[in-house]
Amino acid sequence: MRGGTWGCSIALELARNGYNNVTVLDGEEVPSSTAAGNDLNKIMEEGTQSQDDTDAAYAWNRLHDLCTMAWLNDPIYKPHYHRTGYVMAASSDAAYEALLKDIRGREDEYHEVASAEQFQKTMPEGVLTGDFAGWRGFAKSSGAGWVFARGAIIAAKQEAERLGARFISGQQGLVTKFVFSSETEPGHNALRGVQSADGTIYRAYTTILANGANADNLLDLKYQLRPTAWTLAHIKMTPTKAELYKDLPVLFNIEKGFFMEPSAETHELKICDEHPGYINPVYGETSPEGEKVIVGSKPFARHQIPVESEERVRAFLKETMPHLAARPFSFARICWDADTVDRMPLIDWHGSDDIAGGRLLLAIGGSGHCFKTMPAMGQVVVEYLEGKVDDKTRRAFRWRPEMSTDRNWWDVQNRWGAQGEVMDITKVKGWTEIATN
Ligand code: FSA
Repeated sequence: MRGGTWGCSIALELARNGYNNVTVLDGEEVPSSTAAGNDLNKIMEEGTQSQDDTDAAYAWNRLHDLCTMAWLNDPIYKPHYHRTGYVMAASSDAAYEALLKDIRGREDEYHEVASAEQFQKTMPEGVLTGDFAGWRGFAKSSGAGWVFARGAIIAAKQEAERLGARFISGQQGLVTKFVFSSETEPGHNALRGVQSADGTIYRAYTTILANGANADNLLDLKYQLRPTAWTLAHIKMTPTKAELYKDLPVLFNIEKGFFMEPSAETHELKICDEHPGYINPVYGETSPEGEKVIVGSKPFARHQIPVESEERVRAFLKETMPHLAARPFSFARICWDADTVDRMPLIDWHGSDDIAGGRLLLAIGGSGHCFKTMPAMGQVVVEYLEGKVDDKTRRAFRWRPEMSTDRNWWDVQNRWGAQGEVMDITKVKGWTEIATN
């Protein structure tokens, strides 16, 4: 597995549970510059378990409950959770309906926010100076906030390492292929481990694939993952200015974007424009009707964002913090997630014939809302390894290629913003030119 969000959590829980031969392989040192979780912050909203829902609701709520417990209590994760509250908003009627649906059954946790003044009052005076025209939403001052994402990844890695896990990076850690027994034992085709870019072969009793949006490079996933890019930008503030912005709740308009308080260390304010995502289409054979058929989406690294995205970030700032709307960006990047069709994780033993007998466990498919599940992922993977996973979870997270036959690569998957469409990243107007050092 790679040393990203889930990989580090898995390494930590394995090490905590007495597994003494854990190796994490990644082309880069943790935290990798391309890991989606290598970020200043990610949204966290607490969740609880439910007993009698559908498989998917049960499995998701359980994951959410497990991670909530860890963010609140686990000494490795707890310091990184900032329980500063959450303000969610929408501008159109349709998106507002979606918000209402989202909080159904939990209405008493929130209060309504319906005017510019009410939005402004969710933060100290001088932060939200915008006019919030047409905004409506809900806020809560507890039970949610944000996590210092990069800090949590580093903390999990360091603790896993202290407990004996090995992390290997560079060419030695860059996995290029799976190794099958057929290479040395003709007629027998079990998975033996992996090979890295410098030729090193790592033999393993169990191999875990936790490499996010890049999983497709190593395995035919039958269209179950759609690598999709989102966009983020930073504005660097002075330490004095950043003081006013401390302990802010997260503000998320599901059609426009979100931000969290500036980093305490570097005083950078991260802003994301919300949209249904960008794909980088991979085409297969042209159909008989002459139509180019999409067969996938290929992630690539870029520490810039499309200029349309910059425009959306600035439009979002104009509505919320117009005093910052013209500030230069100090950093920007695209960040790849991998959506399954139902946005549930894909955690399962890989049982296809070509690797029969090998033990390959998949832990992929974060679907853009799984950073918060980080601490739970390692716990759940241990359950899979020990045959203790409950049936509902097993069914909800199973290998499910039947869901992605004839996949609609342009499905917005309940997301809002921009033109309301998934966009083609090869067709953007241009890219920002932020100096990187
Ligand atoms: O639900 C959440 O935890 C917020 S995820 C943040 C985000 O940028 C989404 O807003 C976006 O739609 C995509 O899923 C990537 O993640």
